[in-house]
Amino acid sequence: MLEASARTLAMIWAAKKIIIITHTHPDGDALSSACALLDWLRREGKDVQAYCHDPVPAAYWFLPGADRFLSGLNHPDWQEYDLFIITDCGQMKRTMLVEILSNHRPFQKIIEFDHHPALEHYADIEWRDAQAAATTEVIYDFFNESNIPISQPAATCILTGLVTDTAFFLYPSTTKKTVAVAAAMIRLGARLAKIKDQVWRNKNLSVLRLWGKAMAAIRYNPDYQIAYTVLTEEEIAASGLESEDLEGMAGFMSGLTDIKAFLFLRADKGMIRGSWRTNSDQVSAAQLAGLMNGGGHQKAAGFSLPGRILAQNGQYQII
Ligand SMILES: [Mn+2]
Repeated sequence: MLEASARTLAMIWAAKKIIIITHTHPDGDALSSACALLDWLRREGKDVQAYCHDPVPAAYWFLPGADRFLSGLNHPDWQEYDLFIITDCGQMKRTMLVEILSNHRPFQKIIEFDHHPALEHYADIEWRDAQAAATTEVIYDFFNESNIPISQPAATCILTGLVTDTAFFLYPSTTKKTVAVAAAMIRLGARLAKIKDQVWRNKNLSVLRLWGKAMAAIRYNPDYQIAYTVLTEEEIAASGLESEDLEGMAGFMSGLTDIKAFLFLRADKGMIRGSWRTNSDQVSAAQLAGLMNGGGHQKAAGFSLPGRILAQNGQYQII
């Protein structure tokens, strides 16, 4: 990877104006991976900005640089940038910038940092490790191989990505390396308890009641040993919550014993979103999601399709 590191650094040093882009409906790893790079590039005096189609959720405002994100409502002039750095996206469409990225000018370069399996190749340089528990683990590798010192705020970002993508080291994606990188970040001043307070203990009563509703509706299919639950658009709207408040719910429910996989379906603005989770080595969440044109990891994957969910007398209908 030494060569990749030298090429990446050369591309970054040559860039005059950089924008770091992460995925729509951003999670902790998406934002942390962008913020870790933002912190480093700002220290280096680069002209750098961050972008996400959706605004940064309140739970992540503590991340250094979270206040510097442009969003879909306030989007930049894309022609001004000569380097796009994409983090945690899996597929280009998750940036919501397919038009801009696929029609980029020859002087505009793309670097990608990701831990999703490769589905497409559009970047000039890809830092991809599908075994990594989080994109911030890949960014740690890049910093490490490039001899870039990791600041205390960057260490906080890297640790936040690791703990949010593994539910504090509980998910099977956690490896020896994940824990070793986390320990190194704590040595550099990242505070695990503080991160936990920000990202975990942030569920208000409405969130827990909506989770309760989803849990009460869990069904079990004994033929496939699959459990699933559904939230309709009306149920989500009645709670006054947004789809970001449902983050973590599928992972939590996959802790159910004696199941091979868990499917969480919910309706959101004319789309049906599904999250597959599995703790079984015989089941691939990525393959299950792939049946619906989605994708992701072995243990956690998702899809979204146009449609609505109707509920009547405890029965669900998808249209
Ligand atoms: Mn991730």
